[in-house]
Amino acid sequence: KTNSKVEVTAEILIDEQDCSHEEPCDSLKALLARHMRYELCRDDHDKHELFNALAQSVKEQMLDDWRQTRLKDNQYQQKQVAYLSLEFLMGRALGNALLSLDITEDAQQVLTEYATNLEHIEQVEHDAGLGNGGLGRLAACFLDSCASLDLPVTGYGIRYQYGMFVQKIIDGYQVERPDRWLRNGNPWEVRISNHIVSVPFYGHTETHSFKQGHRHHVLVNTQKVLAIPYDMPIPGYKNNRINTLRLWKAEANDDFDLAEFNEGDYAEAVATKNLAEQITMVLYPNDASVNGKELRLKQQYFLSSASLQDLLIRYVNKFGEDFSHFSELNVMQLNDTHPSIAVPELMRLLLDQYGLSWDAAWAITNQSMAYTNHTLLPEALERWSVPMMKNMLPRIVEIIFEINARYLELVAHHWPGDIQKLTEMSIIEEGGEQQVRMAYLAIVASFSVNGVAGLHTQLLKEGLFNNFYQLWPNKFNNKTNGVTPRRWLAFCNPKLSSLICSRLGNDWIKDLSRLKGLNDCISDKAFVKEWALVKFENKQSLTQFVRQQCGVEFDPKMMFDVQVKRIHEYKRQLMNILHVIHLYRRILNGDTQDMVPRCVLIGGKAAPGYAMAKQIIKLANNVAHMVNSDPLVTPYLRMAFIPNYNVSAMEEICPGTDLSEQISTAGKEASGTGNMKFMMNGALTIGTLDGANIEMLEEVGHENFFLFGLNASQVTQARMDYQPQHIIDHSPAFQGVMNMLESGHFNLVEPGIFDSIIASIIDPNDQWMTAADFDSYCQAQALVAKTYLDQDSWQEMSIKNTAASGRFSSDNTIAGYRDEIWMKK
Ligand code: B1H
Repeated sequence: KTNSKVEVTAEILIDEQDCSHEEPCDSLKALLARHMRYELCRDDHDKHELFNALAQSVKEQMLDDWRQTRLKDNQYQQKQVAYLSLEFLMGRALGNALLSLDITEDAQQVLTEYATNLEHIEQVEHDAGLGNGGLGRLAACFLDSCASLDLPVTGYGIRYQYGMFVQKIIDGYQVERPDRWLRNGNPWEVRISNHIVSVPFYGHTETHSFKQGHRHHVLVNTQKVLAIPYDMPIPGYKNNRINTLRLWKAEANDDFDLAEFNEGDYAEAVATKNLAEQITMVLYPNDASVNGKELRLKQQYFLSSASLQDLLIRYVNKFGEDFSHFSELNVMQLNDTHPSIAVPELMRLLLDQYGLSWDAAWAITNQSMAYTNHTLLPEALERWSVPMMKNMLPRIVEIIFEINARYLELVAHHWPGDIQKLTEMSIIEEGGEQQVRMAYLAIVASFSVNGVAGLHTQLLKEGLFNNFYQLWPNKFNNKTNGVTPRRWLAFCNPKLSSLICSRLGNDWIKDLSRLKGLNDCISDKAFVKEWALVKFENKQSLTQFVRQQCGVEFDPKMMFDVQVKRIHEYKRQLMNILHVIHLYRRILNGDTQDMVPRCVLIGGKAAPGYAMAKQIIKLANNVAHMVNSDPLVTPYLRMAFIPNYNVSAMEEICPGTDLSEQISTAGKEASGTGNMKFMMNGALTIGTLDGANIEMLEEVGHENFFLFGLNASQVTQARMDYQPQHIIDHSPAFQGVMNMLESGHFNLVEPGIFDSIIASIIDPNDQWMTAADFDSYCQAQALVAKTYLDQDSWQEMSIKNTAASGRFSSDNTIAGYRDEIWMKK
């Protein structure tokens, strides 16, 4: 404890020096020249070195504002927000930083002197893939919006040495390769050696009686792991605010295995340092499902403890150990339950380290924690085994049990005599090995619980968390997700952006609701023509990208029908593939009347342990192969599976998409965010009444959206008597598709490999109800084709979609978090 205080004092000496009056730093050109000249100390350089030097130079251009932001925020004139997340799916930083700092043209100019161009150098940057999918990318969009809205928000996460795995496709199968994103160094990060904290694992609790009668607990014999902060700058859009993403790296404490060390096993003792460093080695690649590994809990505790210690040290620096203002000045937003171990950890720090009473500590915890739920899927609800936790985090388990005991008194009071309620609502699940229900812990300890789209929040209140909703109706609120219009329109689609700017100016980049103004341009024939041309050119670029990435030749004159997202049964990539088979059959049968030539693109990663998802990838590849190798088919239909779908790939894909597939089983996709990126970029959506699709439909109107399938309550209803085989038997089209699949047409040399997929479709217990929606989906697809034939109305609908996408700016979402959660009085 004293140690960290000393370290922080040192930082204050530096930090209190306000350098704003000093000479501004050098120009980008001068900075870059200096890096190239003195750092490489050679004359030959490759594009990697040039990228690194440029990125360092851009970072240096942010340092003064970064310091000013920190100085200002350390004054605590506003409440400070900590966004705690196991994932930040940042993607590349260069283009975004240049846009935010408004120096893109500078950079382009400077690079001409090195005989290259910005586009080329941008490609060199490795994605920061520190996330799985929507949840991690949401955190990244939120950071951008917080900085752009001038909010004092710090992201806290883990500096995984290996991010989301690189996906290769070999013989149609997914193969995972390590993502060594740090191999060439990370020019954006700054290691902050004077903010190191120490996180205790294992050991046991000793209880001492205290003077005033209350007990004092100390953890002894722990194994301490150092948490080293690496800070990344998060520039606001043209507003001089530079926020911080603080990522923790685990390193061994020097006295890590002293015993061995003293016995002369120097080398062995040093080697055990590996164990500590393993904690931040790799991101767990599961999306919307948990895997329950002990190392994952270590990551969660490591992040939570390090971040809270950091917050507390900063607070104590300013206010001393008077915590009466803490919850007025700090709020922690928990990105799902992954960092929810922060609840008992904050209690532990306040009780054991700072000597607060239980009631005082609980009041602070309860007034400063807010929890966002991202899924209703039962397989994603975190539970940790009590015996395992007791061993790793003994004091934390004591605190959880105490929280539970006190909270269950409240439950008993609210439902007198109802024993069932106590079992149902207990944070501890009994029956078999005891488990901690992390979502319940988060709800009990938070003053706010939010879902991520209207339907999702409603289902939380009515279903999963209904008991809690009855107990604390006011805790629950909705914050529909959004995406940042900087990266997802201004940066990734420069052609559409400049067309929009030519009519609306550029205020829309900060206030996306202004895109509504595009509706007035629809009557302008020239504008509509330009709109269509931009889409065509973006399709040309995407065609190139698909050629490079998968060797499949798309044709920009055909319709581009795209589904990119994690592979999961509930997202129903399978239904999309079945539709491709349906079209393929029609073509083989000569039934091509009214058919619109289309290119179907599917991409996404499967969790390495998710066998069915991996089979779906194989099926997509095999169907693509059959489709693309028949010259009678390719004039009407082509298909590609794009390997290693990630943030950078989406930047190429969404500007060139005509049709966006958002076809999850209703009630299963909490929100979706890819849906919003496509809409912003003028794609039309074919989708179910699920997640944020519902709100997109509301904004754009039925006539501009291809809706199909059962809604959430119909899904629940239909499940009671679901007979997929019966549905298939009554649909000739569906039957044809199933027969072709069963005949082995797509796996001639690999008999039987798709049996489990076929079985899942005809299984009356199929959770995802593919058969129930298939015919309705095909009808909607037929309407899509018919609409596409009339290009004038298609383009008009495209403009209307972009125009209606303003609500889905993450600026809007963050304004909601700010007003209704963080700064709520
Ligand atoms: C979402 C996850 C998720 N929901 C567990 N839940 C994970 C759960 O590593 N894990 O253990 C990782 C991720 N991710 C997604 O969140 C939803 O499926 C989307 O519908 C939603 O748009 C997104 C952002 O809210």
